[in-house]
Amino acid sequence: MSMTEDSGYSRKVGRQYRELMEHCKANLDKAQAELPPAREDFYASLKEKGVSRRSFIKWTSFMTAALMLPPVFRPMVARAAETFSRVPVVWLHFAECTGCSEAFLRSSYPNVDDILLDTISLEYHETLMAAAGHQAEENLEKAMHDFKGQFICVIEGGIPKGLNGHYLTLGPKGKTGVEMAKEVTSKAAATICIGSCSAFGNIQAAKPNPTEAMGVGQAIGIKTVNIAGCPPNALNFTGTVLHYLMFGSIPALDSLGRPVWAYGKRIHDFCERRPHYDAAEYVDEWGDAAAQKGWCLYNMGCKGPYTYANCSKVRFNDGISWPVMAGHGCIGCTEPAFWDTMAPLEKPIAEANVGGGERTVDRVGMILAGATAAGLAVHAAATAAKHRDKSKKADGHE
Ligand code: FSX
Ligand code: SF4
Ligand code: F3S
Repeated sequence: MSMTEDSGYSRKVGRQYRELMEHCKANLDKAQAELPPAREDFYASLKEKGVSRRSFIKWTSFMTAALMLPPVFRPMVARAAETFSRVPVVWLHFAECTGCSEAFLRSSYPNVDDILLDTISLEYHETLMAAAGHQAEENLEKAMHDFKGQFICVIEGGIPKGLNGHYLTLGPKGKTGVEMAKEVTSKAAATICIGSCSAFGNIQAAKPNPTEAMGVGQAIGIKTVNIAGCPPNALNFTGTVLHYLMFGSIPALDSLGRPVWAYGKRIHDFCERRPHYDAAEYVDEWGDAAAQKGWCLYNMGCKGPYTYANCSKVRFNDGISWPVMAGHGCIGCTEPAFWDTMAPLEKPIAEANVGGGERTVDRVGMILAGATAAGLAVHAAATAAKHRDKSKKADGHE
């Protein structure tokens, strides 16, 4: 590229970012003018929970980068965070374990994401609200009426469609999950599915799926934003709502409804154990010398090569750790039907599903993740012989 072309390109990118910034400011102004007032002051909540101004600024930089925005957007992320608790939310529970709510709302030392979730304006949340029975039903109807077209519907859990939906009934009127989901989502500004259950059906939908459970989008034929994971990372939810406040729309989604900013890359490509994978240095037994050295967990069933999520980039609990760092392979929890397609979870897919034999790895890989996995499988096959020697050495025997 010549220097003239180069500066033309920079000018174009600069103009696009300026336009995006204007759009962002206008959206935040609109949100701040129109949303209901905050019930508590965000900065007071940060202070009360022991989060310093400095930690908050650090968090805004981290979140801006995670959302794939340039640093100049950091003050906009801060403004969106201030506004977060003003978005009315109706939070529904269907077929699931409630681990998502547990993971989101029970942190022992809260970071900014946890505080955002703590201060969220929950108009209705079946697990947390004090109301029950008819009173709960009235609360839901009031929220849908008062905030029609303005609230975000958050859903945890899949929807069983068997028996005409009657494997799951809720509330004093015995509404089915299908009826409830249709009623509430039709009045919401957007529907966010939290966790792989509401996104794809997950464990309820694992074979033989007797209740015919499935994700909300599939069950009632709507488009949902799918924050996949079992449970998902709180940051992927807060980031998606911040994006919504900043740009007035949901972020770009992949073909499975997952926000691209959070689920656009493979676990395997940002894993700190990846150099060991490339060097064919594998753990072959839990606790062996290779495990103690932090080598690759592919042979222990790690599904990072087939899984799209940002766990290896942003980690969990304020960046402290993530499954592979803790010593277990990724089980592919952000992918649809992972209980079936990735099982058994502690064996490589080739061995688990087709009884070993590296020749078959690329066929299985292609079914799971397309051509990228096929390329990876070829790599795995090529290094398979090498790793056996190396892992023996790591174990201290020949
Ligand atoms: Fe599912 Fe969430 Fe896994 Fe559990 O609500 S994603 S089973 S952690 O709880 O939906
Ligand atoms: Fe990391 Fe798993 Fe990939 Fe190994 S196979 S590099 S442990 S993601
Ligand atoms: Fe799930 Fe794998 Fe991340 S198991 S939490 S997608 S590392």
